Amino acid sequence: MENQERAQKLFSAVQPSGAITIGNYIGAIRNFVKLQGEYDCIYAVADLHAITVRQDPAALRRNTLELMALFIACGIDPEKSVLFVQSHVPAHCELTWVLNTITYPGELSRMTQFKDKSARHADNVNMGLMDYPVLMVSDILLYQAALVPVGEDQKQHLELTRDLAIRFNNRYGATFTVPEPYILKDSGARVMSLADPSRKMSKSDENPNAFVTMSDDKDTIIRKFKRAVTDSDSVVRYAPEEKPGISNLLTIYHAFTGKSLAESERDFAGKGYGDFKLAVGEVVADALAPIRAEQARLLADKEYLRSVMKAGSESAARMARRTLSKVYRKVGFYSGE
Ligand code: ATP
Ligand code: LTN
Repeated sequence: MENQERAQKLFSAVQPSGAITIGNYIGAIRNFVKLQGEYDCIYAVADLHAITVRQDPAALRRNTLELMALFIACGIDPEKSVLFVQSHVPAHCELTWVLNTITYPGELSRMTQFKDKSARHADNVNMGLMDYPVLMVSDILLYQAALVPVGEDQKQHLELTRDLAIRFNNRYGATFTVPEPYILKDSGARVMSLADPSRKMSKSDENPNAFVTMSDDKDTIIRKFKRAVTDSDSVVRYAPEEKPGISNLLTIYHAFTGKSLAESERDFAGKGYGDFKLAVGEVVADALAPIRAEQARLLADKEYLRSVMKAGSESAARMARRTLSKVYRKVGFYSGE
């Protein structure tokens, strides 16, 4: 117990905005599992974030349960880590309101993700999409997280988190832990689209051949890798600038086999792209098969999933409430107790 109290806190989340991709897995979820032994981990299904782009309500509900099951199937242990659904803990929205009052519109309008998503969803550029980073800041600061494992695309949001934590602490006195991002050093922090290796693999891509999801079956996975865009040369070599498609496939191969990039290149010396793509597909399909099976088993046991969500949101709410009360006191809200 004493040890547990001393361990640093770690927070991260994934949006249930579609089928989870191997990019989310390599860049984020896999690291969530690895870090469980070293930190007190808190992981959320970020449904409040997901509605910043239009979601079909039935699909959102299904994706939320599926993501919960996937977290557990990937190895997040609800006995060790706190696992919950963001909308079940009201403090996330409450802290967002307070932090909005110390955030400047310019800080949000220049965010790369806001610009990208506004361009992609030009018919639905809403205030939530713009405020998305402040909600993310609240997620992190509520738990006094010291470390936040994310993919490269979230780096800017982590910088805002640090800025707002420091700004609040300066204005009102020490309140928040200023967190550090945990971003992989290698290319796994940014897995690229199979259809266009200049763009990141994204679960909301309109082209389903651009990504491999954690629930794709073996045939689908192999077909998608076979179609992956590469260059016209035929040497399997890691050179992200020159050969972005092949380098991305090498990254994926490396992530699923644990072999270094150099070793992975050696595995395919003298072989053509056809053999290489097939091998990547097989390695990925074989690694995902047991995760898919475990996810399906968990999804058949809704009672268990519900009990995990309930216990998780109760623990999360308790921790979050402690920080929120402190914030309310610091900003001068009259105590209702
Ligand atoms: P969306 O397309 O709906 O915006 P997304 O696929 O970008 O979603 P998120 O839920 O926003 O996924 O991200 C979950 C986690 O996965 C984050 O830590 C993010 O940095 C990471 N991640 C997302 N895409 C990739 C990728 N292509 N490579 C590595 N990590 C990624
Ligand atoms: N915005 C994140 C998901 C997310 C998150 C967080 C990640 C929501 N809240 C807090 C880390 C910490 C994304 O990956 N797109």
